[in-house]
Amino acid sequence: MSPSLHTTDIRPTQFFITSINVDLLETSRRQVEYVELRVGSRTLAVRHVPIPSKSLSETFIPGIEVSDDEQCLVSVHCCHRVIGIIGINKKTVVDLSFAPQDIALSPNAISGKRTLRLAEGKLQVVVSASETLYRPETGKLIPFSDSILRTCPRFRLLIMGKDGVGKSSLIGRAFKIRSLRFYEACQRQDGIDTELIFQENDKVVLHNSRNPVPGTSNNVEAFLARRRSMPDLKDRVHAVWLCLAIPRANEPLFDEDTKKFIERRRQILGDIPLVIVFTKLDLVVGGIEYEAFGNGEDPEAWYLEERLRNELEKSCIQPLQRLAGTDIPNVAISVQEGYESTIEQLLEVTAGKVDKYVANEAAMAALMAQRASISLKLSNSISAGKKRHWRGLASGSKFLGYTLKDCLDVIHTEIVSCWNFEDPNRYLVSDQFKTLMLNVVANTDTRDFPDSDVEDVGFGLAVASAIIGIRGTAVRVVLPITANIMLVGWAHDLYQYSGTASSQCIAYIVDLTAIMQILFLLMPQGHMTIPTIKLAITAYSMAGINEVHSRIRDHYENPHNVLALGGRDHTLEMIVQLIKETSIKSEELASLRAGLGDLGKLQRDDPRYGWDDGDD
Ligand SMILES: Nc1nc2c(ncn2[C@@H]2O[C@H](COP(=O)(O)OP(=O)(O)OP(=O)(O)O)[C@@H](O)[C@H]2O)c(=O)[nH]1
Ligand SMILES: [Mg+2]
Repeated sequence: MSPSLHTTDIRPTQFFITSINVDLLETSRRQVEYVELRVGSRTLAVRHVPIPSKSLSETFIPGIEVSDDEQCLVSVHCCHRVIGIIGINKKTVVDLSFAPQDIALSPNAISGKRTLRLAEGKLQVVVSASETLYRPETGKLIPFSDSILRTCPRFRLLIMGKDGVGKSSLIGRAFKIRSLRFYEACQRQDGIDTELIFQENDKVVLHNSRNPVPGTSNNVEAFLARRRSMPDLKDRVHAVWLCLAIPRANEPLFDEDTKKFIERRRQILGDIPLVIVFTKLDLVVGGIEYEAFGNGEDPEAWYLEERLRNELEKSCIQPLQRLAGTDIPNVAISVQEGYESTIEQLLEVTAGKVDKYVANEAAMAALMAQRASISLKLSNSISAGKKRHWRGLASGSKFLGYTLKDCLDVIHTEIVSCWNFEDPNRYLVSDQFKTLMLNVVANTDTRDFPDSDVEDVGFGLAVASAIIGIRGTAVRVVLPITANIMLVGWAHDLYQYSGTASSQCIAYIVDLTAIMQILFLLMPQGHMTIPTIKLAITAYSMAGINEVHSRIRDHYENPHNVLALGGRDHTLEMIVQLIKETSIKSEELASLRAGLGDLGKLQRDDPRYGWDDGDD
């Protein structure tokens, strides 16, 4: 081959490595533990096998870009038992290097795909590469929340109960829907088939029935039969809440129609979970207190609680069990202040049953739709993250070929959609907010925020006192934080499997989740505004960021942890641990909010205060 021809053959070309396959011959004593791929100065993939084995294969979608001047190295980390010495594993590393020219010279397979074989002793490595980059779908990483929402875009709930029992109030509380009465008025004319979808929260679709009236033409039974026969999960009814007022003064719990419905529930509902909701619990509590204090007693809390338990047992639970046994879940609730935990319990029980009897996607849709419980939001956000992209952080393979910004974008979308805030202007998915988040993660704001002592007081209190401090001194709540794109150039580099990228992703997840919780605290009602977002970010910068970031830094600066890179469970454990430490608990929410005073102003979107405004 003449030199000139040779040069033509290996003209500078770009390749994308699409897979690596490692095989050890059966006669080898060694096993593969993990493989590292280095391209130029980038360490790109560390793939661990759960149990050392003779082979390992890893696919990269999209491929890993290699330019013509980058030297590549595959390091295969092996182990083998040293014969005679029980329990000692000897480790060896086999390095196999290659240049892009080797790929160019390798046999050209079908449609621009090439394979390069490398071997040493009983070890063989096959590197597959492509001349074109394959990116899935539109070239974006697909958020897990998208796939849930495609299968089950809304939680479909049928709510039943007599007039005035408290259905609308409950829906308003659980899903933060204000316009309910208007929709119901429309629905009254159309009946149970009308899908009630609300502008403020479109993750729930409601069917409303005043009473179970079996036997009539447009009744619950026929409606449920129609819906049960629908093939798609999104069209089926995912749960039924049957609301019953807690009886007062020896009233019966059920009327005849309700009794019949409960007795025939298995035929009517099939697997659809039914939850009995005993409403207006506060009235019963009020009655017990009135009676006790009226008798001149000064009862202690435990005594009142016991009276309440007995009362509920006698008037609700026993009659229900006599009719239907013990297998129908039931929750007593009130929509009044101070009873938030009862709505949380109802949502938790419902989601649990939907997960068990309907589908996990429907349960996740229910938890996305609900806006009453911060704890359920948090746990749902963690479990959604665990299922998908947080895992990618550890093995790195899912993110290779994308920029760090692409990876953070998909994580951002997943977390924000789990929290399902009312955000008609889409501030929470705007580029400005994302840039602010990158600034938070990079911790580039050099102004000295006073530090509060999270360890002593807990995250919730630290956040609340930060908010009080900020609002006390500021003329208005627009804060001098601006989205500085210059500072976040790092995010546009290609994702690499490294401690830095991993720690930035972890920080992003923990920071954003903390900010979502602060927004939950700040938004008892109304829709998202820019001042609210800025206030949440600043409060977090004062209350939690230093602790979180220094913990992550310490973790990655510890050489022991760096060696363990790729241990996916370590990454997940660390994220979950940090999120737990920066969490606001359901039970403290009401008192924290009470301390914050009037939040009304925050909820008004003032066009004068945009993303780039500084303070007065
Ligand atoms: N004290 C108390 N009052 C409640 C509670 N829930 C609802 N109410 C009141 O009960 C009345 C009826 O509540 P709604 O939520 O409209 O009841 P509904 O079942 O939707 O009634 P219809 O739409 O007419 O079938 C309203 O005055 C509510 O304020 C509760 O938990 N405690
Ligand atoms: Mg109503």
